[in-house]
Amino acid sequence: MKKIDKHIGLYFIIDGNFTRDFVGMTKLAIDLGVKIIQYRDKNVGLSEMLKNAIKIRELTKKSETIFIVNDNVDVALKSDADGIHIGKEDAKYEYARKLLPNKIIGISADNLEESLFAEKNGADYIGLGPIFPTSTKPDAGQIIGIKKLSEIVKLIQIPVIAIGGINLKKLESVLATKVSGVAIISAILGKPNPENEMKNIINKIKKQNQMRG
Ligand code: TZP
Ligand code: MG
Repeated sequence: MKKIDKHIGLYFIIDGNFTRDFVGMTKLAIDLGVKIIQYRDKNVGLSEMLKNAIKIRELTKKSETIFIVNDNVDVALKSDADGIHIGKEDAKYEYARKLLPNKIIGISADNLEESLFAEKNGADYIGLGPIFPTSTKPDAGQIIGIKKLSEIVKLIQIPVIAIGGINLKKLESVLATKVSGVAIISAILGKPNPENEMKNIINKIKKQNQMRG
């Protein structure tokens, strides 16, 4: 069983609205040593989602990369993913934990109150955002910003993954808050060369970690 720790770095979200090359993107992430990938696919039915999740699972199973399914507990269960990420519109935490007792459960939070609540409930990590404006999720809610992010990170013990509008330029300020990871979609998959973008982001994270010592 794969466990999550505080040093995540890039949390790469493979979003079906940006790419349908799930196998290629998964292989790339594994080859580059990405610690966590998430499969997100908002506009397809369950059987399509399960089919793709199984492919991603096959590849990640033999690797160190943790595989998380977005939204759907059933798909996470049936594909034997390492975990699930749930938000307010999805299954309740208690239900997810009952079905996936030993898996990783990530919860979306918009603010400190929700972060503390998720932590108290037993979440394994928090996805906190949107940190910056993003067009990938138009209904993502109020912008949190760097200052609030940094305050929340100090008060939460479980890993905090920052999400929303994070790109290469903004990486430095986000990492300076000591978040455990940065979840990124469009700054990788929305670019003509996702492989280059991913490499640049990973290298920048590595450099900044070295500086921190
Ligand atoms: N949740 C909060 S913001 C967001 C999600 C899924 C979108 C992140 O995408 P991007 O393109 O990295 O801003
Ligand atoms: Mg969701």
